[in-house]
Amino acid sequence: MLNPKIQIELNKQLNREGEASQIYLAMSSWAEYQGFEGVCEFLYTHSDEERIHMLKLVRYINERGGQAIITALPLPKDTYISLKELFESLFEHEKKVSEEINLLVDLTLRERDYSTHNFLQWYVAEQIEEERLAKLILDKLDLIGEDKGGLYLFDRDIQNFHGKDDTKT
Ligand code: OFO
Repeated sequence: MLNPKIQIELNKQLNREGEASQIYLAMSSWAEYQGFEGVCEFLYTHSDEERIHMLKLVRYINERGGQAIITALPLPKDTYISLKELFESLFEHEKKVSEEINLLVDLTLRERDYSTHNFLQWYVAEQIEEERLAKLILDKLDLIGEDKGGLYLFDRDIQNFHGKDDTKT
């Protein structure tokens, strides 16, 4: 049986993953509207991955005898002034999610829930990868600045920056 405190926190986390999926979907739509086809595909994929992260939590909670609760999500931002602003916002969001995961891991140790502790290690590794990727993208955008040719190449090549796809494991 799942520890009730852990269940509450895992439920919050699954809804944060759902929120990330919505935010990235809204970003993706903005990018498509702006004509950034590569960025748009990258973000659609990222949004799908966040949904998979949410589903992993739903399944885990229910498999452990708890109940996963799906809540309403906040309205995502739908306009950005630049790709830089968009990816800064994505990076900040990932950092926030990493902090939440760390707090959850900490709670599992205090509550001696070693199964959930083990389960969460996948999320710890995933967050390292996602933060690394967001930082890499931001560094590239810094180098490009306002250069239109650079942004064109960035949009063309962004699919190749994508990290390993291990969301299905
Ligand atoms: Fe779920 O990996 Fe980002 O947030």
